[in-house]
Amino acid sequence: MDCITQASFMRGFMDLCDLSFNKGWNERNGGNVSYRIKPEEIREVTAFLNEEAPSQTIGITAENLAGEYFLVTGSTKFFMNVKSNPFDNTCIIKIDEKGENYKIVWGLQKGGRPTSELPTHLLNHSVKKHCTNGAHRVIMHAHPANIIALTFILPLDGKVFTQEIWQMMTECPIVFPAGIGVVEWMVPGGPEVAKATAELIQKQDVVIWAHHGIFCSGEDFDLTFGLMDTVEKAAEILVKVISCGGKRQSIGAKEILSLAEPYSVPIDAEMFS
Ligand code: 2HA
Ligand code: ZN
Repeated sequence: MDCITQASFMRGFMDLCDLSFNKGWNERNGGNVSYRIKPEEIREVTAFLNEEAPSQTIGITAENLAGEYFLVTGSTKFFMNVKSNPFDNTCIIKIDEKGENYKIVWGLQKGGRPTSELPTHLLNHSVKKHCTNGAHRVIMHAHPANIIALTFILPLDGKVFTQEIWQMMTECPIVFPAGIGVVEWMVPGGPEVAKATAELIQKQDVVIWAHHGIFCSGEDFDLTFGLMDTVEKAAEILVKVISCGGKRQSIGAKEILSLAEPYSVPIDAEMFS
């Protein structure tokens, strides 16, 4: 391999950032992505890594992430520039053996730090790695307009958001059968939002941050992007429906729950309780 950007995980990450930017979800430096790199993928790129880099504290402890490598976007960097210049706008970090510190082993060639939301990403990777037996590897945060708009209209309650968004497109309860969590407005990048999100992400793959954006977890780049895209599209339909005077008819709870068996998905009936 002549260049690290030939690695397929790098290409997948760059494409994801580009797609998200082109959706209009990442104005300026808005949003961040992290990917827990597979051991076989890191072996492919070891020649490009500087394992002697200085260590820095994460701010949270994630013991089950000890020794893991993550590809992440850089703090203050623009998604718009990731695909054309991943060298200056992304980095690979390695977590130490205690799960408390990290070092930048590649990237951010003009300097900088990993995403300002690093504690939230890593705490949530830790939870998701545990609850999915290692299946989830991607965490994506962005600022899609319709989702944010709904946080000014609907009560900030996960059950209400789930019910309203599930009704907008039949695919929704199939794509996110555990529903949506909602976190009230909090200071971005802080430990509070990290912990509140981690609480919800144990059960759900989608957490909305009131008046800020959305946080999604998934197995790979396509599934995580597809999840965010599905939620944002349903939110757009809901904004249009509300703007047109509101629903005249809809899909009921019984109908939504009837999708569980034919599609073999565990749709959470608690969302209607
Ligand atoms: O600017 O989106 O939440 C990056 C962010 C912080
Ligand atoms: Zn944000």
